[in-house]
Amino acid sequence: MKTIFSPAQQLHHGAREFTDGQWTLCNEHPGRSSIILAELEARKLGDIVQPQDWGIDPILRVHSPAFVEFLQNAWTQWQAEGRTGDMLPSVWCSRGMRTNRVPESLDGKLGYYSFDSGTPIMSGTWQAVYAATQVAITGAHQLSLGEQGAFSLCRPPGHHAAVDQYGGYCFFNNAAIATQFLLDSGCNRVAILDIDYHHGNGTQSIFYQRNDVYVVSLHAHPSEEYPFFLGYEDERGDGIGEGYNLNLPMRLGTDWALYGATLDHALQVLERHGTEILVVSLGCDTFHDDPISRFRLTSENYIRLGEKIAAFQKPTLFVLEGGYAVDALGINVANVLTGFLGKR
Ligand code: SP5
Ligand code: ZN
Repeated sequence: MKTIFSPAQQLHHGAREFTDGQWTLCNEHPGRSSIILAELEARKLGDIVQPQDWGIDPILRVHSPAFVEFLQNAWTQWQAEGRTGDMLPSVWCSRGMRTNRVPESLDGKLGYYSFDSGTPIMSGTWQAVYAATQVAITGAHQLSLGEQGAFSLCRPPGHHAAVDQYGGYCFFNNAAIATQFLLDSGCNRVAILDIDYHHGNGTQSIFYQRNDVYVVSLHAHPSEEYPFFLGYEDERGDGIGEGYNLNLPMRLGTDWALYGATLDHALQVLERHGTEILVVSLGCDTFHDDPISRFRLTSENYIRLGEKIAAFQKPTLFVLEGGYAVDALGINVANVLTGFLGKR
């Protein structure tokens, strides 16, 4: 099974995010990919290859042209205004405001296209987020060639990014772009299984009114965890998409007993739906030692997790999302893939 990775993704390297009322070092940093690559190489889990360049069109199948253009030009404009630090918003459009009008000012645009203060843009962001989409698409292409599995080692991650909004360390929704690419390649009954600790609000919103992609998410309950404003169990899809979104939120402190059983349930639902191809938004921030999360999975649990997904017996694309306990991240991600490969 191939891992796809682009060194250009490492050009996104934010200094600080604003969290807990203070500036903290970015949790989402290049060291995450480095440690995963080192572990995959040490375990000989398959070739690590660079992505092909599929151009910008597959991105535009998911994201709006204005949003893509904003991300492409934001840093240059920021610099042209004489600003030097990383780019972060400080005001957002909110309830009762003009949410459908894009301001001319760069600060206005920042607030229009983003939803949190943890997701800085800097000089290498565009190259990195573009590369991450190509990594995701190349993984999808592997499946369309008939491979049973692939791992798109994406960063920055993607599942919080919506059609025209970024946040949660995410800019382009890599998993959604890969999924759309599969559909456009003639695949049917594609499902997304999101097992990042946080609800994938971007993925949900992209597919919410559609019945061609089933989205199932296991995550910390939004009433007590980021992203707070989406991810509740009564969100089941809208219009023709009704019944094509399933949220399985769990309380803080959740361990493998509940998590494993909930994953079994999710896979049963996907079986009933008739899923033929699976895209897994893989976050290892469900780990007990994750610095920003409150679930209790162990490194060993990730082997079992990979085995459960393998037992589902469908071509599977893993797309990396979160996971911030960097020392264990390589082991945890490699454990998922080891469990997956061992039981095929
Ligand atoms: C892809 C992904 O996993 N994005 C997660 C973004 C989470 N951003 C909010 C972080 C809030 C951290 N709160 C820390 C509490 C413990 N000090
Ligand atoms: Zn996460």
